[in-house]
Amino acid sequence: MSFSSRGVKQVLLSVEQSEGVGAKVRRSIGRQELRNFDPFLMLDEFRAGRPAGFPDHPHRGFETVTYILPTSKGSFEHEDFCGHRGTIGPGDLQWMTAGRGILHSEMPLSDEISHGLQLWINLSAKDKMCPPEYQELRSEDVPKITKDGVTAIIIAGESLGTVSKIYTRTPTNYIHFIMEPNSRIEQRVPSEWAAFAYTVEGKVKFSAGNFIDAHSTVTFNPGGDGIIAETGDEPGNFVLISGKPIGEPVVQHGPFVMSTQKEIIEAINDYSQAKNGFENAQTWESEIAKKLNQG
Ligand code: FJE
Ligand code: FE
Repeated sequence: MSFSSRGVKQVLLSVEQSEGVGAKVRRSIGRQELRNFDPFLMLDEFRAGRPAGFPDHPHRGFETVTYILPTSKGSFEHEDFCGHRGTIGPGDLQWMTAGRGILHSEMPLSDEISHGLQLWINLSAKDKMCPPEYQELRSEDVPKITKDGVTAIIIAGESLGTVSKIYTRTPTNYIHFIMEPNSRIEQRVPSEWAAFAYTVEGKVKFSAGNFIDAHSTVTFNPGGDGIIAETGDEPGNFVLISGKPIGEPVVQHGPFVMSTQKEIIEAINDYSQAKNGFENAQTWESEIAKKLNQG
């Protein structure tokens, strides 16, 4: 039986912009033309080395997925207002459910540039105020499989018969495909899910279209069995991200993403008054911010 591939809907190249403090990002989902890609809110390809980074900031109502690319030279350090701390190195994965509230800092550990991807996945209204949770995997514990010149790193969901242990409150499939020249992959995607690819390096062709340059977002029409990707004479690597649309209103105010304007006002008040999940925001400051503020 033949595999029917989804058609390409849009191809958009991302240019670098400044974000956080001195960090550089190429924004995929979340930019003007790619708003409302339900259930996804943002995908940034980031580069940052000390002293740049993303110092103390809050989140509510969604999940952040930080994946440092296996080829990255630098690592990230993460620290939150409940005492959760750690490093995210090359190939490592941090799946953070902010739920009702997280206040944290995300900063490079070294002067060497850290290069990674951060995806924001919306939560359904029933999950938005859940307790915060982390799912963290070291590079060696992220499932990988190689077949016919294609390595699939399975961040969430399944590829080539290999399954991730990550629990997704919003059903999501997130695979990093690293392809040798002249290789091909068929990846199944539920026909009603939102799906896009983001090219990290090299040149990749989707659904028998044209070769797409690095740093491009390719969105797909719904339907079909999934996505076919191919390389030519150059290697290529990309992430393929798909998820079940939530189908609820999205009201976003920076790092707070809720379903109504009223809930956004509550989030702003809860954060500024340190209540309803933001209790520790009253006194907390990251170690890095403390050092900087001492001068
Ligand atoms: C944020 C501005 C920001 N992309 N990629 C406003 F920069 C951020 C933010 C990030 C971020 C962090 C990492 Cl580690 C990687 C990122 C934006 O932290 F949350 C808001 N609201
Ligand atoms: Fe953050």
